[in-house]
Amino acid sequence: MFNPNEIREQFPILSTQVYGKPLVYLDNAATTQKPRCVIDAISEAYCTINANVHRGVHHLSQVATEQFEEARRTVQNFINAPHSRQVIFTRGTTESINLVASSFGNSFLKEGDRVIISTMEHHSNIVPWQLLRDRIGIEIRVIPLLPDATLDVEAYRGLFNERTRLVSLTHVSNVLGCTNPVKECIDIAHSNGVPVLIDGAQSTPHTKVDVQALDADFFVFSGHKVYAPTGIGVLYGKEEWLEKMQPYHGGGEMIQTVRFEKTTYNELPYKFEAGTPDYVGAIALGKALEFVQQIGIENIARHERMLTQYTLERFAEIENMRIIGKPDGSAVSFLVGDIHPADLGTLLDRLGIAIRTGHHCAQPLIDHLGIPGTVRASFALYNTREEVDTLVEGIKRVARMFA
Ligand code: C6P
Repeated sequence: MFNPNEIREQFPILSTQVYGKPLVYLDNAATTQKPRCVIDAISEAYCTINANVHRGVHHLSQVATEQFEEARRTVQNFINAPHSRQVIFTRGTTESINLVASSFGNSFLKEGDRVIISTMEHHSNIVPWQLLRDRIGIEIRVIPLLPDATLDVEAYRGLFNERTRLVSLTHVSNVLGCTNPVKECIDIAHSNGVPVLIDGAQSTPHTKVDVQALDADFFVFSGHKVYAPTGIGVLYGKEEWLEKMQPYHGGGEMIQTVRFEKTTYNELPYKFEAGTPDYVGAIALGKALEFVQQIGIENIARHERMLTQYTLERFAEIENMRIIGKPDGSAVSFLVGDIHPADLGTLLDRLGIAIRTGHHCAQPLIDHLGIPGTVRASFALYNTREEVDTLVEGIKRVARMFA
């Protein structure tokens, strides 16, 4: 096991103060803080190897290209993809899902075809499908939830028909903090001949991801939630789909030949990486994933589950505490009496505690639950039991003010 207090020293921002109080950063599901090695990797890339990738014969361009492609192999290894050409760099989860909605949609979907999503999706896994619905008239069907806010897998089985073309499902809910039985859902979809996209934004930082064991057709995640910089993310896809899908954006690098009459496209993954990529971001993502691998994702998961368990135990002390859903990972959503989430969040902030409040970009889920939003505490490898204690004392203090 690692010592979170030692790990904290590698994250410069964690020693800052807010309103004269030590920062208690519990908003890791929104974005994680960055370790020194990632910050240094960005600075070092600009100081020593900066040049556009895949374009120059000169030395710097070659070194930058090597490091960029090395980062792709690190991602490949991290998610156990069969080949690095199946790893496409994007700006993040949102762009990855939009890419699939657009390219898979253009290549395989027609009016009346069905796409299945779930009630607990982030807007990033709802709106791209609605845009496609507006454009070509697909049908979106939504997996309902059981009374305990977990996925209704039996109802899901009943949503397939002969026009179902894709399932797009979150691995871990960013609001409920629960892990969906994605392997079972993928097997059910495959038995109906339907491919599956898994939104791994909230799972990749906290659990071992093996895209081959899952047999996911597409898997997406954001770098910034796994200790990497913003603006870089990943789309993994099976070659059988990626090869047949139309490009997403047109421009440099994604082409083989361009004539005014006709353009032919580059091989994977470059077909989907138009324009100058965020190669420095990708190199830093590689560094972040190596950092996670050195600590061990299982150790991180165990530590975060312990923190969640401890939080639930301590929350039991608080009067009128209501846990939303069945959290089993690293995020806990809650409400306290009738204190509005925004009020609780604002007052906790004055105590130096950073948590997220509101609909968490999952308005249909919040509407379904019939609540104004939630307060969410979400953990990373550097959080401690003492920080949970500070949160609990903070909530008690705010609750006394409202009493
Ligand atoms: N959720 C949260 O605080 P981007 O913005 O592209 O990096 O990630 C979008 C996204 C997609 N799916 C899930 C399950 C997510 O949780 C997120 C991001 C953040 O919950 C910001 S809204």
